[in-house]
Amino acid sequence: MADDIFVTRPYLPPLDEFRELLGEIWDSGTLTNCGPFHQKLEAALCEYLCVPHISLFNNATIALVVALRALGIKGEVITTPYSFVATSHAILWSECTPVFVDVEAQSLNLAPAQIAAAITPKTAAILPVHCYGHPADVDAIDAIGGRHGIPVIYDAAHAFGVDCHCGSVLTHGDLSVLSFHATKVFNTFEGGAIVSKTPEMKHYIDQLKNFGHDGEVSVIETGINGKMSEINAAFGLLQLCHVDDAISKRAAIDARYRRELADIRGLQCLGDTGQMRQNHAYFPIRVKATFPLSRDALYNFMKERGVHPRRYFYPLISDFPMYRHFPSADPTRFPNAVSGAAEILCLPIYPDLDDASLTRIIGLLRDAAATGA
Ligand code: T4K
Repeated sequence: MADDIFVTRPYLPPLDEFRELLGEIWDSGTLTNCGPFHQKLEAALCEYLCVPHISLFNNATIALVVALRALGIKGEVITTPYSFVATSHAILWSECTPVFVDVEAQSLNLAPAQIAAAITPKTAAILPVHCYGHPADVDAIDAIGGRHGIPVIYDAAHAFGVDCHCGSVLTHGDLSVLSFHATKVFNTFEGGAIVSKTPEMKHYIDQLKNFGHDGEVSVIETGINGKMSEINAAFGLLQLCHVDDAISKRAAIDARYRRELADIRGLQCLGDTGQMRQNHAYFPIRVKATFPLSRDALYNFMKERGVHPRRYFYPLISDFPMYRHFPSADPTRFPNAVSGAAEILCLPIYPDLDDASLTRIIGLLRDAAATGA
């Protein structure tokens, strides 16, 4: 329906501005293979995100697979069951074994104590997620990795432009992986990136994403095609000019939700409002037992009335058929993830969500709350 409201809508810059960049691509005839727009976007993102090195990718899933390959990960990878399935799929594509451990009750990010308890001689890496763009406990997780000599790769798909207590959250761990998918705060239609710390690692990652080529006639690795095209990179450069404005519009929506949902019994807004620099990628609420409808009943109530929130992340990754047989997929091992999957609803949030739509969404939540009054 025309007036349905979905969980997100991609931010799009003025079309005329993009036409100009398309003209440049048409003139140059360079469509891909790390051309001028690709190089400009890497440089611009390093500056914007305050990170030393960035390698652009065609999406974050391939970037995760390449990140695991770049660090030579083989064996068990400790990760979260509470994420989008791509996080664990990257582990399986790398022929490694996911070891699911519980998340923290509030943040729904991997719990450092659970990570520490799961480490064995077979542990090859730790793969946490900054869920909803809320930083994981990076100091504690990096310290565990450092103490055991185990690499940490952050799935930072949601964490574009997010700071933690010491600056960009993307500088933590050995590598961080971003997604620039259409549904993300910063999008290039499809796209992603790996943030690395040294020029040598960036060079290696760049070889891996380009079939393993090391010059015209030399191939040094079983690389893959993970390159971002010039069209996506040009679009990204344009997006970067508008992303601060897009994030401020998200911040205003976040603030209004928090203000107007505060007095609804049984609904709890997630996220730390005191966090340094946020991107407001998602607006997750917890539907508690004191709310008159269950999370699923509220989800259906809203959908039937044309508003489409999402149950990110239900089901848990560990509940999908290709994961269920792993010993660590036993749900009794992660009660916090199980309750998150049962209670969290992500409300619509995107820069062009207008006041009237927001009034309608909040009104529906109030109507649902009143059903039990
Ligand atoms: N790690 C994590 C933690 C992730 O969350 C993701 C992706 C990845 C890794 C992998 O990143 P990529 O390989 O994709 O770069 C969406 C996205 O497809 C997915 O990228 C994202 N996470 C996940 C959380 O959400 P769906 O199945 O919810 O997408 P879909 O098509 O239902 O879209 C949601 C809503 O967005 C739609 O109701 C309407 C709107 N929409 C969507 C698209 C694609 C638009 O308005 N326009 C669009 O073009 O997975």
